[in-house]
Amino acid sequence: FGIHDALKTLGVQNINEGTSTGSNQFSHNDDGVVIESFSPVDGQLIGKVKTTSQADFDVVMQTATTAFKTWRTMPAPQRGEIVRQFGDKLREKKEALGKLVSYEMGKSYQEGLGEVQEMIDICDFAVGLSRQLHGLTMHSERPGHRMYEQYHALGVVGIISAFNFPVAVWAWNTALAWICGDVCVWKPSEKTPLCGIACQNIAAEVFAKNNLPEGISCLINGDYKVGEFMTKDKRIPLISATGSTRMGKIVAQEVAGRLGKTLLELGGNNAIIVTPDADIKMTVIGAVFGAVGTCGQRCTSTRRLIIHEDIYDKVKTAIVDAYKQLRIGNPLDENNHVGPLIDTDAVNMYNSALEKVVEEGGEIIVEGGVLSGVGFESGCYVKPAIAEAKPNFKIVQHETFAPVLYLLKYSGDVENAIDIQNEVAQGLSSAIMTNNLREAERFLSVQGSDCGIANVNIGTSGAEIGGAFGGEKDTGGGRESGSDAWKVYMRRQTNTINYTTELPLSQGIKFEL
Ligand code: UN1
Repeated sequence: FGIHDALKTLGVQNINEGTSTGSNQFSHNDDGVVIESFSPVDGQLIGKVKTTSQADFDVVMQTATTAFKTWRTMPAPQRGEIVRQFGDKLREKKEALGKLVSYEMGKSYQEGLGEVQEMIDICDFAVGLSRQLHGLTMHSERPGHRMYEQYHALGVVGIISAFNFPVAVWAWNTALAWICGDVCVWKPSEKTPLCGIACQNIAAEVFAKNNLPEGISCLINGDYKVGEFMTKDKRIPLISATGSTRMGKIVAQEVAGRLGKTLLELGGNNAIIVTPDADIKMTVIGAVFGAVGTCGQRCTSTRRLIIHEDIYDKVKTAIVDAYKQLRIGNPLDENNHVGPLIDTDAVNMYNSALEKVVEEGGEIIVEGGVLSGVGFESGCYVKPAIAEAKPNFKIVQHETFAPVLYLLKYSGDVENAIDIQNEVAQGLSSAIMTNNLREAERFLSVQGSDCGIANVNIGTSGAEIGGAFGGEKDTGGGRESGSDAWKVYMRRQTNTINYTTELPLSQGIKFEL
C-alpha cells in the first residue's frame, strides 16, 4: 500500500480544485495561482491545488450561510450521528490519510496515524457531547419567574490551520463546531494543501450521503491573502487560527476590529524541569520524543530542559547517549525516528538558531547539520541538535520550529526552575519530572507553571483530546478540543420567563403608571 494507492483512496488528483462547498468543487481564479505541493520526504511534486479567488470565496460564503440555516435546526444528537459517521469514515481511511500526512508533511508514519487517531477520538468525544450542550438554570429574584441559559449555534466558523498538524487541528474544530450546529470554512496551510483536499473529500462524502446541504464543510486554499477574506468578513463570527504568534496577532487585530471572536492557538516554548528526584529513564524518553518527534515541529515540542545542577551531568550524558540511537530518514520507513523538516526555509531557520546560540555564548554538545546524499535529496533532513545555553539568550527565548534542544541549569529550590520556565513570552505546555510531591504540587499551583498545559512525569507534547488544549500569553489564550472548549463555538442566551399576571422589576425598582 504505497503513497499512490493512498492518494487514490483519498481522491487526491494531480490537479485539484482548491475551493469546495462539499461535492461542489471549483476555482475561478483568473490570475491562475496554483499551489504546488512538494514532499519534504523525497522532494517530488505530489500534486497541485488551485487557489481561491474573492469571487470563489463569495460563493463559499453564500453556500455556507444558506447551509447554516438548515443545519442549525437539526437536533444536536442527530448532528452527532453525522459526526459519528464521519469518525467511521476516518477509521476506514486511517492508513491512507496517515500515509498522506507523513508524505506531504514529513512526520513519521506512526505519528501520521496518531494524528488521524486524534481526529477519530475527537469525533467520539463530539458524538457524546452532542447530547450534553448544557446550560445552567438559576433562581430568579422575582416571584413566579424562571431563569435559565441556553446555547445556540453561532454561524460560520473560519478555520486557519498550520502545516504541522495538517488534519487533526481541523477535526478538533469541525467535530465540535458541527455538533454545535455551526458550518465551517477551512483554509489549510499552503504547505499541506493536499491533506486539506483529502479531508474535505471525506467530509463531503458523509454530508452528501445524508442528503445534507452543500456548505456545511467548505474548503478554501491560498496564502495569507485568502485567510484575510475570512478575517475581514463580518459573516464569520468566529475565527479559529493555529500558527505563529506573528500571524495570530494580525488575525486577532483584524477580527477584533469588527468585534468578531477568535480562538488562537499559537507558538510555544515548552520546557521540562528535571529535579534531583526525577526518574532519569522516564526523563530521557519524554525529553527525546518531545524534542525530536515531528522533527521538533509541534507547538508542544520540548525546546528547553531545565535541569538541577546536582543531576545535570547525569541527565546530559543520558540524553546525549539517546540522541546517538536516533535514526533519521524517510518517515514512511518505520525504522526511522526522525523525518525531514517541512521545507528548506525551515532548514535555514534551524541553521540560523544553531549559529545564534553559539554567537550568544552557548555550546553545541550534539552537532547538528543538514544531511545530503542518497535518501536525503529533498534537502530537508537535519540532525537533531543539543546546545547548552543560558535561559536569557535571545535564541532560547524564541520558538524555533526545528529539533534544537537547549539544556539550562538551575540550582537551589524548584522555584528557581519555575521562574526560568515562566520567563518566556509563550505559555503553551510545560512539564516537571520529579517523584517529590512537594515539587510537583508547587509546579501545579498558582505560583507554578503559567502555561495552559502542565504535566507531571510526562513530556510536553502528546496531549490527549479530552482536555482543553491551548495556552496563555503569546500562545494566544484559546482553548480547543476537550473539556468545555465547545462553548466558544456557540452563543449563550440568558432567558427569564414570567408566569404571573404582575410585572415586578428586578432590583426592586418601583415604576408605577
Ligand atoms: C500542535 O502542535 O499544533 O499535544 C498540536 C500534542 C498534540 C497536538 C499538537 N496532541 O503534541
